[in-house]
Parts: sequence; structure tokens; C-alpha cells
Amino acid sequence: SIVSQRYRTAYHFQPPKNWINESSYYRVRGTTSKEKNLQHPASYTTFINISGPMYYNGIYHEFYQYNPNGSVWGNIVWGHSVSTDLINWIPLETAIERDTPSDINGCWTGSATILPGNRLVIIYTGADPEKRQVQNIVVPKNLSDPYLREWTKAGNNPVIQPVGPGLNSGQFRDPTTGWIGPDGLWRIAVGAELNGDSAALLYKSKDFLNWTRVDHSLYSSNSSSMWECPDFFAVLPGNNGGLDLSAAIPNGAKHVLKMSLDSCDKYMIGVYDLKSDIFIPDTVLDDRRLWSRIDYGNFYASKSFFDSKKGRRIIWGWTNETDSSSDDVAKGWAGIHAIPRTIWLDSHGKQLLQWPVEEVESLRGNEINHQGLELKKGGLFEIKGADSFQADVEIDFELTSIDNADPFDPSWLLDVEKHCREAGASVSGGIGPFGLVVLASDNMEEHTAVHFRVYKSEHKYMILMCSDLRSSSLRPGLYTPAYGGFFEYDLEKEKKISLRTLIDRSAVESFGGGGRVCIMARVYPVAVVDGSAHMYAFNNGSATVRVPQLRAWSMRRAQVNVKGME
Ligand code: DQQ
Repeated sequence: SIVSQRYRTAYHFQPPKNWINESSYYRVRGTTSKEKNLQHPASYTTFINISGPMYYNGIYHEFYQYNPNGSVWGNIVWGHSVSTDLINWIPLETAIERDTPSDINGCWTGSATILPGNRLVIIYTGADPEKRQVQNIVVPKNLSDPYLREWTKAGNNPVIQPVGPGLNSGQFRDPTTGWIGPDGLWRIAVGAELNGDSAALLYKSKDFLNWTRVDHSLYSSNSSSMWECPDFFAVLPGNNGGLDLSAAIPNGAKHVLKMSLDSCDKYMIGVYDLKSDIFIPDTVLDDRRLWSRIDYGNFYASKSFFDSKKGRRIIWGWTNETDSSSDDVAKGWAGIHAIPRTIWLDSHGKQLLQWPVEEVESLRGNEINHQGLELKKGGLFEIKGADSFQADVEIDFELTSIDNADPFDPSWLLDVEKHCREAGASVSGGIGPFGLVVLASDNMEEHTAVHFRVYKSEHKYMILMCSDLRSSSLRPGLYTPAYGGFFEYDLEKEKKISLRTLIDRSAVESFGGGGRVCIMARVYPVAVVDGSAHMYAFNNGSATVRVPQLRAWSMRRAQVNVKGME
């Protein structure tokens, strides 16, 4: 149908047509997936989060969770696609099916680990006949198949049972990639509820098959009761090269613990103490609303992996639909994955930075380039010539003075979305808002704004970045928040604030301040049609802002899970 074509993304990872996501709605709308399912006949499948991403023998693998035979969340198995460039994907047959007692009620999230001798193993969560969550192993059946289509389950599955005092057997899932300790033993962490706290439980093994639980957690917190999809990896401050967890971690490295909760992915930076085998965060904030986020928009259950081809760490998240369930039926598909991002630690060791993998630039065509623009208060510069539905835009904003910055109020950090609603794109401030308006109709009735504001805190500057969806569509019944995040910025040293936005029909994925704040969003414009949308750089702040460089490209369509002739 028309609806399905106009919102279907052109270069984000998504399932083949007629596959649908069901589990998203209870996150954003407060309805249960069950309620949603009751509204529809059982004739479509469920597309959920990423599992076990990896690079192995020249091929990138992306596994994902889906329900092959029904509209009810459940029956989860692993779909599988492969790629040589992380952008174009070939769909393959299901990799892990529900066919043993230890996964009969679902093959849930897991991770891949490359063992010495280039041996490959995946550990994943299964739901057993009693719906207890257990951890299972699969290995490739035939290593001479470059795509690794078939997988063999270990005879001793489940390799980890949900046993031990205080452990909730229904909240015990999503094992991490393994890392090797100085004693030569493998470790993994598993997300769990332990005595009512959220925990990353720690397990050890010699051979990746026989596991023992370590008597303490890698880390736990009483600020919530469960973490999904924990991710644990090492990073070197200021070095955008990734580290391989299957090798010894160099001195000076820090560790990151990522966890999924509250509909978003949060992280802590700290030190992994090898002696006591625990993760010690640099700062512990009791109020989890203040924890740093991988992405401040629609992005959940991400997984990272070490890419030995290019020596980088890549993180990947899942983005659900935010239109209505009947729209999903009309579209015949739902759910996408964000563009894979290189992830690394800034030189102060305080904040993760992310950037779309360079391969996405291979889709760029038709470069638009402007230099030396000046945006006075109320200034609006139309960016013409690029495909406004499929574009990659990079803008540098340069402040002419930082004296006008309004004072920062730390209480905004508790609810940044509220602040973005109050400090919208048309509300003038000292410095900012300035930024980008995309998918705008002729009269601006419909538009999505991505913008910055600069605030002065005691000894530093705080930059607010918002991705405001409130006017993104004239259609009712959509989830249209004003997403937002803050980052610290040394404006005395660096006068430029960069914005990069990937526009992909119903996706607007933005990277502020060189990847300090990332915001993934879904939009469903209706007034603009192909060729009719406008794109602008704007400034509504009192202080003039310069744009030393603005580049935009039209983005070609990628081959994403295209079956046969589509
Ligand atoms: N969904 C999976 C779990 C994971 C959650 C089940 C995250 O393994 O914790 O489909 O979306």
C-alpha cells in the first residue's frame, strides 16, 4: 500500500516485508503487547532486538529476534542476515529454532564469542517448559559455509540454570560476549533480578561449556529490579580503536557496563578490578534518571561487538514503530535497527562517543556544499538539492560569542524531554535554539526540528540537544515526544558544535557534538510527499551563529533483506 512504501526505510536494517513487531507498544504507550495482539488476526510475525552481532571470517552477521508464526509475542527464534559492509544485507534461514526443552518457549537474546583457534560460540537465553530462563550454547555446524547458516546445539544445554538464593528464574537472561581473565578463564555476565535488585551476574568457565557462578555479581544496583541486555566492554580513553575482549586488556583501559531498562539503554564508565573481579563505576548516581544514555531517543536492547576487520567496536540498537497498531497492519512490517555505530571513549574518560559506521557514506551521492553562512536571529536557510526523504546532513555551527548563554538549571537533567518541550525550536534563548529542520511542509505545519541550546553552568557549558517530534506529523495517534539530552562542552577550546542527521523516510537519526548525544527517532509525516519536503538550517537564538560548513547528500537505497525481486 501507499502507507507501507512511504515510511519503509531505505537504508536502515529492517526485516523483509510482512514481518511485524509486537513487543514495542507496551514500552511507549503503556498498553501490553497482549492487548495489542487481541486487536488483530494472528497472521504476522514479530521483529524485535538484535542478538549476537559479530564479524567472522570476512562476514558480518546480524541475528534478530522474531516470532515466525503468530501475532502474539512469543515463539521467539533467531532470524539471520549477513553482510560484507554492514549496509547491504542478505536474508538467510532461521538460525536458532525452538526445538529442545531448554528453549521450547523461546530463543531469546544472546551473544557471540570467538574462542582461541578461531572457534565460534553463541550463548543465548532459552525459556524452558516451566518458562524458567536458562542459558544455552550453539556452535556453527559447518565452518566451511561462509554464511554459517546452520547451528548445532550443545548436548549439555542448558549450560547455566537459574539457581541460587535470591535469583528470580523468570528474570535471568541476555548473556554477554565472553571476556578472558588473567587466570585464563572465560567470564560472562547475565542480566538478572537478584534479591529484588538488578544485577549483572558473573559466571566463569574454562571451556565455555561448563560454567560456575562467581560468589559476587559483576555489578548490581538497588535502583531498579532488572537489567536486560547487559553489555560489558573495554575502551581506551581518547582512542577510537576497539578492544577485543578475547585478548588481554591493555593498561589504562576503562570498562563500560551498558544495561537496558526504562525503555532506554544506559551506561556507566568505570574500572574492572581484576583482583576482586568486579566492576567499579567511576561515579554512582542513585537517581537512575541521571545515568548517561547510549541514545536519548527510540533505541533499546543494543549489543556491541569488536570488529576485527577494522579494529573498532560497533554498537547496534533496535528502534520500534511509534505509529498505531493498525498502521502496522497497513504497512505490513514494523521495527528497524539503528545504523551500526562505532563507539569509543572520549579523552577525558567520561563519556562515550558514537558515529555511524563509515560504510554508510558509500550510499552518499549528489553532494550539496555551503560555506561561510551566517544565521542571525530568526535566520532560516533552505538546504536545496538533496533528496529530503533520504539524506545525510552534516552542519558545523560556530558561536560568535558565548557571553549570552542563559544559566543552566541542573533540575532539567531529571526530565530533559520536559525541558525540550518548554524550550522548543521557536522559543528564543540567549544562544540557541539553532539547528536543523527536516521533513517540513511548505507552511511548516509539519516538520521535525533537531536543535541545540547553550547554557552556562558554574565552570562549564552545557549543551542541550533536542529532537522534537511534536509537529512531525499532522496525523493523530502517533507517539511524538520531544527527545533530549545534555552534554558538557569546552566552548573556550572548541567554538564549533557539529550536528549530523541521517534522514531515512521514517527515521531521523542524529548525532550532536561529534557523537556526544545521539537521538534516534521515528516520524510519519503525511503532508509532505516525496520531493515536496523542505530542509532548513535555522537559528532562533539572540546571538548570531555562523555555519562555516554545511554538507548534505542524497542517500541511495541499500539492499536490505531484499528477497527475490522487490
Ligand atoms: N527481549 C528478549 C529478551 C530481552 C528483551 C526476548 C529485550 O531476551 O531481554 O525477546 O527486548
